[in-house]
Amino acid sequence: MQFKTAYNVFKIVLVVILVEISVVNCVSEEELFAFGEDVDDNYMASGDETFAEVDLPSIFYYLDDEQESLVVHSNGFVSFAAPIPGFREDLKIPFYHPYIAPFYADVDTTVSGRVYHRKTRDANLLEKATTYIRKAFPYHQFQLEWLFIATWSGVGHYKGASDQVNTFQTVLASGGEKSYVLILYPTAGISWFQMEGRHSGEMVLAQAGLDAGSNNQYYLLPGQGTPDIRYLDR
Ligand SMILES: [Ca+2]
Repeated sequence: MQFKTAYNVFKIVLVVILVEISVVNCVSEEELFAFGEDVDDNYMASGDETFAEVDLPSIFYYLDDEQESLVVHSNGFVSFAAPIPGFREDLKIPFYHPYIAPFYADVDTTVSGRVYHRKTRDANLLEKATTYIRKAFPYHQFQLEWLFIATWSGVGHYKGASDQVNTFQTVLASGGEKSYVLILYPTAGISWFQMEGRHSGEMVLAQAGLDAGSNNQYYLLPGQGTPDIRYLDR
């Protein structure tokens, strides 16, 4: 079973619950969830192939599974199983691993950018997430309890490229047994969409999507794996 698309028009904020996908309005950089050192975000060391393992505040219901932890990868995705430490240019979504990939690519923050993450129960941020989700699913009843916010801010790509940088964000929002995923691309957040494969030497296009990791449940974002992925931010 594949995900159901609730709206055909693709814009900037993507909200996902179980098998429903909805796309709501554009966001400016200011409309992202606050991130960075000023809000006590954790951040990963600069580098090419880094990841951070995080225990979640409570169970996060992601499709068919109950998740207690996740792994944030510098390469533009969050997974719920063992880390995939190195970028694999041969890996095509879906790769049957439970993950959320706002922008799976060979990100490299050695020269430019930083990957932030944190858990929060901040009331203002819960309200902000609630507002986004209500735009997508006006009739849902839910009460958010915590968020996990991962932000790839101004990141370059392998090998140490920094002439163009990308910014995007993924938020897991938990309200007990109700779980949502928000994927946010600020306007002009996507500047690069391909990089030279470190093994093949051929250009490798970025990918984006969500995968349950089982039962053939996955959702591919429009344009992913093609040059049109550049339009995720429009
Ligand atoms: Ca990388």
